[in-house]
Amino acid sequence: GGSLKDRLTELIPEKQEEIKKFRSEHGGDVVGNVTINQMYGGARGIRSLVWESSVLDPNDGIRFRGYTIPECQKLLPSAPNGKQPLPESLFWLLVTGEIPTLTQVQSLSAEWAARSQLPKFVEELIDRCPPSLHPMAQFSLAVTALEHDSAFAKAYERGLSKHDYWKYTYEDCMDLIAKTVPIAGRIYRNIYRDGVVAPIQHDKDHSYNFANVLGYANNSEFVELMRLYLSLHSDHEGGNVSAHTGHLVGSALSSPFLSMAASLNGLAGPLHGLANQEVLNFLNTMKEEIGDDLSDERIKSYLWDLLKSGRVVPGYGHAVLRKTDPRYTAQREFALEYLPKDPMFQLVSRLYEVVPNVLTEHGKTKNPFPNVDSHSGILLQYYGMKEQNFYTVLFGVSRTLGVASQLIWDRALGFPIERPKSFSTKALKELVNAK
Ligand code: FCX
Repeated sequence: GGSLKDRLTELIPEKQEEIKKFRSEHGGDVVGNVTINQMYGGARGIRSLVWESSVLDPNDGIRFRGYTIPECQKLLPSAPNGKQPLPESLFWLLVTGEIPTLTQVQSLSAEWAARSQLPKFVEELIDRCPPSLHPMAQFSLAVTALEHDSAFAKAYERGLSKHDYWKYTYEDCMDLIAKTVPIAGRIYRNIYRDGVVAPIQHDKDHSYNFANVLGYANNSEFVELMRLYLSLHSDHEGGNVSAHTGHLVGSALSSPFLSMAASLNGLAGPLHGLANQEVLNFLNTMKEEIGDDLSDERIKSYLWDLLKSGRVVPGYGHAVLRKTDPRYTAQREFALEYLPKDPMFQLVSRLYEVVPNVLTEHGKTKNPFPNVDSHSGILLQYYGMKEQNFYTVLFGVSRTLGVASQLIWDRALGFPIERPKSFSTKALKELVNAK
């Protein structure tokens, strides 16, 4: 029993002890070395981060606290009439490493609903954004503004013992997660609808409320899609841009609000989260150009034109993964169950047959297979959410779960400010020549 915070209070000293022992026995062990190419190559493969909530295997994909996506779908509590894991249950797992009971999950649903009220000035801030300001910029702006009520920042200003950092971080993280829902809803309803946002329902789960503020809760399939979506996009170990940024900014003891806003700004890049928006643009442009002729030949030549013009095929490739992203597969299975005949799904499936060969022949990308972003948009389209510029906001609402769970542990484990060493090319040459 007990709340998530109660459970954490028990787990933290155990974990602190475990790491203390591990470091005293293995603190000096070498786990890798660093080449010049890695330094110029975006730090790819450099083993330099600790991230507790998930680990990414190049072939098997993400494991949340050791559990694969199908295992999570099987083991984590779902809604009474649903099949997908409740993101609340995934969050509990990310934070504690334990599969929660339905009661524990329901306590999180209730707690997030209870914390969801936005300060008036944050609502007004969102309302004053021109509809032409990208939804991700509006999202990040609103999350930054939540700093106004940061428990961590206020306690730090009063004078806060290191031992208590995590407690205030926890409070801020719970507020943050809760408030992403009405923020996202408000942005969507302002830009694309009538500006009216449905109130949070205190007896409903996070995903229902998310679907509801967006205006889609009357469709129970869409609510289930949100449960899957918010679970799948939550966490992808620590080195990707959004996760690492949140962790890095948090290491300066910036509050979870400032850390998450920074994380969202990284997620908004087209090589990262924004790729799901790019995929829809790509699919639509392709359909316009080649019409109904979805023959292999037509698709191939379209892809080659794109590649020759120096652009990437959005939704394909990955810095770590070397096989089809299981997050893609989970969404494909959802589509096979609920929208097998949808033309956009069929197009995405056709591309899955053609793109890997073309990218392999092109010979540059280390991974010719689809990632999560290649599939998410067409599911949303099917249920009527056709505004692709909004899609990365959904990703951000989900990614908040992963970044928040690690931020709590960062403070509980007393991780220091991050500060890797950099060199100029001149200094590097001197270093190499001195060998
Ligand atoms: N289409 C065309 N070329 C691609 C490619 C793609 N989908 N993926 C990689 N390449 C190219 C790279 O641009 C690079 O070219 P260069 O040598 O001229 O610079 C070369 O192949 C080697 O890149 P690689 O090592 O395979 O990939 P990186 O680790 O550098 O980059 C990303 C990984 C994901 C950024 C890259 O595959 C990409 O740009 N994909 C398309 C955008 C995308 O889908 N991003 C979302 C990823 C993820 F799921 C997420 O964060 O949400």
